[in-house]
Amino acid sequence: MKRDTRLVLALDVTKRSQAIHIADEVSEYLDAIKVNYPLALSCGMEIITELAERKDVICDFKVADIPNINRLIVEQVFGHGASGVIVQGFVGEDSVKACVDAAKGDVFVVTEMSHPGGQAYTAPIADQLARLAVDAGASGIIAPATRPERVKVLREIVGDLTILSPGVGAQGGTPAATIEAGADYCIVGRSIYNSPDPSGSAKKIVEEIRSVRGVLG
Ligand code: OMP
Repeated sequence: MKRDTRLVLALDVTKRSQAIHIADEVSEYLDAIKVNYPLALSCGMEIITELAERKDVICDFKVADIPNINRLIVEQVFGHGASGVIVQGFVGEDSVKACVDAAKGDVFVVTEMSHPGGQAYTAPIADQLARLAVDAGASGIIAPATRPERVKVLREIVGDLTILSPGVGAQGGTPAATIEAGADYCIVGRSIYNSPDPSGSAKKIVEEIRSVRGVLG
């Protein structure tokens, strides 16, 4: 995955034409596009292949099953041209390891989820999930931009693994605080695709990320 703008678009729309239009409109500001169930279920897995011709695609299926099923899912994801996949860690190290073994690219393990409910069950085990990601050989973790102080703690645990942080914009997180806390990339959805000016909104986010990264060196 490119390490240029540090912005990943969460393309959570359900119409193919809208998805392609937005992807093309904001393309110059993106390092990758994240595809979640709403888009894949409405347009079919072919949308991954189509978007992958434009940018690296991270398939966010939050894979959470026994090792054999995880393997089968991950094979489908990479078989359709994705460069990365997001998986759940709470199913255990063997299940995550099955994803890592089957992957033809990056595997990112969800730690503490960004929404308010994420504090009830994922937060108490997030540090363990981050350690599991390291032990299982994952490329990185997903950590909450809504709680930059937690991104900081999780960064300490995962060392130089990649951190992708969702929750910027619509969920209340800011690009600056997220990057300052140690995230490598911001994941942003609604603040871009629901914006009256998606390209302008993406540009603003990238400028904020760049200004912080410039200071951090
Ligand atoms: P917006 O809130 O619209 O920016 O979208 C956030 C995106 O990040 C969605 O695609 C979510 O599925 C995803 N996400 C979270 O919001 N919180 C998490 O804890 C984890 C994810 C994720 O794994 O990407």
